[in-house]
Amino acid sequence: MDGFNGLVTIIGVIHMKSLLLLAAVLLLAVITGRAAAQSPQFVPAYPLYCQGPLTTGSPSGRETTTPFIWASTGAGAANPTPGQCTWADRAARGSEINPGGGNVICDFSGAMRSVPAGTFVEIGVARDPLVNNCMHLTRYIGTVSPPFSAVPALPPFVRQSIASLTPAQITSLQHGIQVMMSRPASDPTSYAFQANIHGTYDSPTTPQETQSWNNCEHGSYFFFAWHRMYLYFFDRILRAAAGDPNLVLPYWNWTDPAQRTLPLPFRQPASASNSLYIAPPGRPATLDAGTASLGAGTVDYSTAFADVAFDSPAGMGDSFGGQITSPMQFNSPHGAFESQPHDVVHVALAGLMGDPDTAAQDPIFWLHHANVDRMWNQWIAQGGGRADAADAAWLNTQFTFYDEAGHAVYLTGAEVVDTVGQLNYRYDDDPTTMMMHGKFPRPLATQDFTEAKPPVVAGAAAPEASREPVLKLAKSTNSKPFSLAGITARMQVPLTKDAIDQMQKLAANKAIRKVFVRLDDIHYDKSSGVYYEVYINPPAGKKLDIKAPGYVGNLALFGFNPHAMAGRPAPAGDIFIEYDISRLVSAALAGNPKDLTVVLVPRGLFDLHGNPLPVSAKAQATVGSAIIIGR
Ligand SMILES: [Cu+2]
Repeated sequence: MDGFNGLVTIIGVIHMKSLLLLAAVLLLAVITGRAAAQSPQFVPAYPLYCQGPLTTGSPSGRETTTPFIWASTGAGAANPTPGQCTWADRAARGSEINPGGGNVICDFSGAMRSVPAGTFVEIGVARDPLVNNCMHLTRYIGTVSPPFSAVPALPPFVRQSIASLTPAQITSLQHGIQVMMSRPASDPTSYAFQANIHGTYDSPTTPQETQSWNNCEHGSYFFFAWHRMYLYFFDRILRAAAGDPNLVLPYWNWTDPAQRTLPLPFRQPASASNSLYIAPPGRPATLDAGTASLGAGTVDYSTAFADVAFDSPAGMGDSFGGQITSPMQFNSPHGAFESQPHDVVHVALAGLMGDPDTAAQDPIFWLHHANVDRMWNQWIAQGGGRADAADAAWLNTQFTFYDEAGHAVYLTGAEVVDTVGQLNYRYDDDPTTMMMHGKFPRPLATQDFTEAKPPVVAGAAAPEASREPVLKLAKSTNSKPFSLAGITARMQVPLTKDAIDQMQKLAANKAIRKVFVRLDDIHYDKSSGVYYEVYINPPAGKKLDIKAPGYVGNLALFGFNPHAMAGRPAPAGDIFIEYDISRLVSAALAGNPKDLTVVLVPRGLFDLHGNPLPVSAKAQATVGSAIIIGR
């Protein structure tokens, strides 16, 4: 209870300041004619008991409000009278709730309207500075009976595996998505607007759309945090749209071999009545039919999980979370987990999911990314020095989104590192060590949630990271770029005596990440459902898979900047991807060979027995050269 009361005190102290700031923000919004983003002050979710009937104020838009009376004698386990709510665990503090309207529960879901007379419900609320400081309904625990416990159960939202949802939960999910899809694209809480935040071929028609669309973060160490924020607000919008205060975005656990086909609710019923269904060509027909699945090599994340560092210097992707750069929609190289499995799953799913400018149009996008978000927690829980980025730019850079009321809101990296304490959700199988031992930093006490700050624009406030010197040891001698067209490609890299000596020297010191093969100067127009398994000197005449000797990783072209588009930052440089080959060096160089062979094997979806399905033989991309580099 100490932590809880501490938070209450903080909010009490900053209350007057927050009002002044709120006024300043509103004034600023009037002056600039644009809504200023605010950090959403929705944590913690204070537990309340309320007795129906709870009268409903006049709704404005979706901002349905429920006026109520606070218990005058403090709460504890006191029973509320009709139309009254009481704090469950502490005395009422009138000064916290009155100004700005007060004594009102913002109920975007409409749940409070339907509490029958004489019925008690337990709910969670948190102050919403954007709606007259009303208490926002954040949790609807359900009907309860007196006597009430003074310590109510108010657990965080639990993101469950899609495989464990009940039929009623699936129906609610479908309904929420359908309601969002029925809203016009100009509405920030519409499905279209939310999907376009990631990327779109649609032309924005309003300043709000211009500012908000095409904002996803790929190829920088903001990848994980940005997508966590994106999903967080999507989850809230979805819950409100469904009118189901207990609906929580599920995840698709493709790490489970039994769950590598597209989850059934996204395939059936295969009709427009199912908001989760996307017909071909938005998805491959085999995926919708359930006859194709992701392969074991598609979802392999062992390389990324072996990484201990969250970030790496600009120009280097060999860290779990990616290179230290300014916020950028598409950048190269990608971080280890983003690259594999995140990018590879996108490309293998193909259709809408294969292109960042359409990916979020497929509702499976949110479940794929929830799984990515879940695995961020699991990576940290491995310990061994794994920790989130800690530099000021990562912690403090603000990214703007929209809440369920359509208000612009921002979050920073520092505000999303603890999903339970800061965002009020967890995954059903979060590692227990994280929850029990407060493994996450808790920056709450030092934050002023209510202060509106100017949006941070891309390119600003990035740390200067020096690029480590790169030793180019050998390079393929092709006169024109290699064409990747759905068939196995071989690239010869001639080795000089000097290159062999240097590679052996680097590999001999046993440290990992010394020798890399870089596929350099990659060009492509559009991803086409094909990715490539990359091998160094694989055994001849054998069927190759990721367990074969010489396998070093996958090449998947997703989330780079394949084409310059109006209003977007130009690509920072060539698209390139590097693979650590240190452990292969001694075998590859035995007998002083004249060259190394880099082999690219095309892959897409797999059949239900794990055999690769045929892939498109269209020209897909070119690779300028293969380079052996040392560090
Ligand atoms: Cu993605």
